[in-house]
Amino acid sequence: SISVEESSGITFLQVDNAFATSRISLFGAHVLSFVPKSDNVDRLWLSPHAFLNGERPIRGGIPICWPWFADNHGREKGELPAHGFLRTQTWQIQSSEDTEAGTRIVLTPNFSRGEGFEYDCQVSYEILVGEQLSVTLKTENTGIVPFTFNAALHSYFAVESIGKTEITGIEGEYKDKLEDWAIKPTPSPYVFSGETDRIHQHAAPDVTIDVENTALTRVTSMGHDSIVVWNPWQGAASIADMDAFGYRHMLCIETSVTNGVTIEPDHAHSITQIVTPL
Ligand code: TA6
Repeated sequence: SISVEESSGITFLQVDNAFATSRISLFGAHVLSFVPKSDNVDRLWLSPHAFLNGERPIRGGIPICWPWFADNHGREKGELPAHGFLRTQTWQIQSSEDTEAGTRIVLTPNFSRGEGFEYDCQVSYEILVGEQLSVTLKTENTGIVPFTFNAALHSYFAVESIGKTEITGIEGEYKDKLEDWAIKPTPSPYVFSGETDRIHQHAAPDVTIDVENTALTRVTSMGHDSIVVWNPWQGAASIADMDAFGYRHMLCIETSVTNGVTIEPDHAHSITQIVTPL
């Protein structure tokens, strides 16, 4: 079932079915939690200081980045909103239904063109809350010229302790944002001991998050060209909606398009992230 709540001018959907519960904010089409009934452990992390009143993008859950990633849109840093303009607008419910596989909700944004992206297109976001959480962001070219975009499902996963967390499934090289995009080999074992901000060019289909040697969550990605891994570490102290030690309990694993996907008129491209409790 889905119940609708209003708080501080924002509409929230509370999903509760045989498999899981999940809370979704229509501001940003933002999935805030995914709690499987099998173990009652929320797989997503939401900052206790997150703005849930529409004043800022929400820190935690699954932010949607589109039609560009970070400031990376050929413009000066700060000139356009970081990560695009979908995560800061109110979305509409297109459809919602309870199915055998879980609760399926389709959301659409009020607008999908804006400064920095003047193309005719239609965006939709499908959320399935079942045994797994599955989210798909679809971009359709409804115009007469091709366009190119980037995107990310910028998920914040909950981990008990980042120092005891390891991820598997990513190979090859990554671009290190912290060192002017230097190309480096992916560490093995992939563990965390400081600030991490990486674009892995290897489009890993499955990334597993292990906490204290126990597999906790599998992150499956489709339609992407890279995986972004981010933890701000001590940098969290300068992030207004995160507390200084918040970094200990989160890890972003992002299903991303960072090299640009071009869509021809009447064609579409989707990126999907599936969160599987292990
Ligand atoms: O995905 C990594 C990243 O682009 C980082 O560089 C970091 O800035 C993070 O996202 C958070 O961005 P935000 O605009 O939500 O503060």
